[in-house]
Formats: sequence, structure tokens, C-alpha cells
Amino acid sequence: MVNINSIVDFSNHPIDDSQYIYKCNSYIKENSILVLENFLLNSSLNKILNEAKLLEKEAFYCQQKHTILLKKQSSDYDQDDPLNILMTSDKGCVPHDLIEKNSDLNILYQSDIFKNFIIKVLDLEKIYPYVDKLSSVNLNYYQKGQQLGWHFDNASFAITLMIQSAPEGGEFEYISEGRDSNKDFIDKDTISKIISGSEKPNKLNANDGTLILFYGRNYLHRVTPVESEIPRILVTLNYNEENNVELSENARLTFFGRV
Ligand SMILES: O=C(O)CCC(=O)C(=O)O
Ligand SMILES: [Fe+2]
Repeated sequence: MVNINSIVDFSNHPIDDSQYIYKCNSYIKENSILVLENFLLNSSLNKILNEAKLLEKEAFYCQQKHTILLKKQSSDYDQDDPLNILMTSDKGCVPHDLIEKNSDLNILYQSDIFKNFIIKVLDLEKIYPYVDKLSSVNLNYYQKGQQLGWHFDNASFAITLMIQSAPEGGEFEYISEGRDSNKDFIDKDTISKIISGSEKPNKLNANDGTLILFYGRNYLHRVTPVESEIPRILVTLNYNEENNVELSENARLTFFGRV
């Protein structure tokens, strides 16, 4: 039986060690993002990459136009208001029910050691999977020309695992400011400069096997268009702070093509 010791590289990332957890917690509080390179053991990364390649033909591709708050454009605002400018996002997605039960991805997602690490690092009380069969663990494929436009997430935190970075393009760009959703604050000035390109965001080029934790609700981010024939493949590990949450039927139809 596979366990988390044959998935996570504990020599680099002792995620059950309270000092390591404390260090990661301090780091993300300071920097808004935590990037753990070589989080996966090579053997596990290769297994997951093979699975991802086998499942690629099942991916559902969608394209959307959305504002940075993931809404539709509104006639109540100017079209060039930074909150009303339309962004394009397109990618393919394989939902959770197509991922093997005994996949390393499922073992990691369900592991108490991993969940405890996430809870402590992100200062949460508890975390729960989605109750629907599609949304908890997703494989995302960005083919040549595909991208995620600038946005703030609906979820307060995001957990991603890079499985295959794109040789060209497909870069994660972000700023560590822009919004405080608890205080209903949004910094349109900074956002305008980033969207227009007059100010440069931070860039992250994650190696394969990297785990990233990110407060996506408060920090503007995007994935630039992939420029290579080799797709960018990334896993999202999606938890909720409340029990019994399901992704809306509308969102499931949009991202997975079914409910
Ligand atoms: O693909 C990524 O690196 C980020 C994904 C993301 O921002 C999202 O799914 O909301
Ligand atoms: Fe996001």
C-alpha cells in the first residue's frame, strides 16, 4: 500500500515536523505565497505525469471571458474600468472522478499528515473535500495558446502541484497586494498598472514537482499563454473550510462539461 512517504520528499519537506510547519507558516504570512520545490519524490512525479498523459484525452476544454473578479462585464461601469475589463481564460480539465482511487494524488489529498500541514500553514481550523464527485482534485491542461487571464480566486486559498511546466510561456504571474476581501478593499490603481503592463508583476517559474500555496482571493494572478507544443499540466488540490460544500452546477458545467 502506497503511503505519503513514497510521495512527498520528506528529506526536503518534513511536513510532519512542527518546526518546519512553523517556518512555512511564517513564510507565507510574510510573502503571501509559499513555493516548495521538489515537493514530490521523482518516482511519484513520474507516476502522476504518466497518469496525467493517459487522462489528457478525457480533458474538457472551456474558454471564458470574465472580469478580474470572475464576473460578467456590467453595463453599470465603464468598459475600461479595471473591474470591468474582460479577460480570457481557457484550459482543459480532468475532474476528480476520472482519477484512480489509488492514485498518488488521492493518497496525498486524503492524507492526514498533508491536511494537517495545510491547516497549520494556512492558519485554518479544518478542511474538507468537496462533496460533489468532480471538484476536489483536478488535472489542468494548458495547450499551446491557452492561458488564465488576470483574476482573483473565489476561494481564499489555492494549492497547486506543478506536474509539467511549459518550456515556453505558461508562467504564473502575481502581485502580493491588490485586494482585502474581508474589508471590501480593492486597489484599482495598482491593478490598472499591472493589467496595462506599465508595472511588472512577480513571475514564478515552478519546476515539475513543486507545491504552491497561495492566497488567491486577495492577490491578482494569471497564467500567461503557453507558447510550446508541450502542454503545461498542473493539479489543483481543492479543499473547503466548511463541510458539505459542492461546486455550483453552473461552475461544474463550465469547467467539466457535466455535473
Ligand atoms: O495554473 C495555475 O498555476 C494557477 C491556477 C489558478 O490560478 C486558478 O485555477 O485559479
Ligand atoms: Fe486563480
